[in-house]
Amino acid sequence: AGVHVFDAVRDAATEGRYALTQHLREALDRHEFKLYYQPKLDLASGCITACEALARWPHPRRGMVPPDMFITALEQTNLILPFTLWAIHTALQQRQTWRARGWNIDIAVNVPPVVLMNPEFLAFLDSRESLDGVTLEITENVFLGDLDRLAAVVASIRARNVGFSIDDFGTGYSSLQRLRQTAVSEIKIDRSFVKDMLASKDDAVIVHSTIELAHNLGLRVVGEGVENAETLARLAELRCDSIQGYHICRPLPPAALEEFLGRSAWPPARLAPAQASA
Ligand code: G
Ligand code: MN
Repeated sequence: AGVHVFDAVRDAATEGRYALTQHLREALDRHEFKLYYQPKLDLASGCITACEALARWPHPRRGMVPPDMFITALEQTNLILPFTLWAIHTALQQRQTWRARGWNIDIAVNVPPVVLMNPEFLAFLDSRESLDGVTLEITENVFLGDLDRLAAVVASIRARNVGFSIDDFGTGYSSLQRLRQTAVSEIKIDRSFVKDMLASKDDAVIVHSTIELAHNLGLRVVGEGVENAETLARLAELRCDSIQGYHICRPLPPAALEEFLGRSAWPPARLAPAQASA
């Protein structure tokens, strides 16, 4: 399937930028993109308290297009903005559906730096009635731009009670200075460090000290890419706040995720009875 998938975007690309843009616009208009959801397990409570929304493109003729491929293509057009707004809107609706079932599950949506810094994006957030339970995940590349502007944008987002999480932490351009100057609420330790933390002393030290550092700065920490029980246990010892990874659950479409949540050893967080009716 990998080969087919590649063709979808590559063929369009050889047709030129205009054709590629048309191709992606049609996919957006026809609601061909889908959101899958991957649980975040809160280690203190043992409950699933959030899910990350991850876009997938089941292409009608070419099979599943990997996100790297179409996200990059969307970023090269101005379609990445409407795409991201669609993702936030859809994830918020999903959160409401879960709440109607009594589940208190927050959502995280990936937002590319170019979208974050677009004034239309802030205008969209302003136009939403409620953004409760939303966290934006941004890669460290966001620190490459104008830091004063970034600090202002993040401050206004955090003022709306929206979380701001640094994705794939440790692989890019964060510095202590930049972290301190920006109102970040969470970091996600990149799975490349988590994957080998039991075998590699260096990776273990990196994970351990990153957790300490983040906690001392008042940030929550998510360990990404947890693929076995031993890694879960070690991260719990290190007081990591949440974890995500195949050991808990792969990213799933909504119906499959609901089935998982209904029978999981890690139950979904529940709404208090008073909230449930609201
Ligand atoms: O960069 P970001 O953390 O948003 O990337 C999420 C991607 O990582 C998803 O596409 C998902 O399929 C993948 N992923 C999630 N959990 C795991 C895991 O435990 N192991 C590996 N190898 N990949 C994972
Ligand atoms: Mn992410």
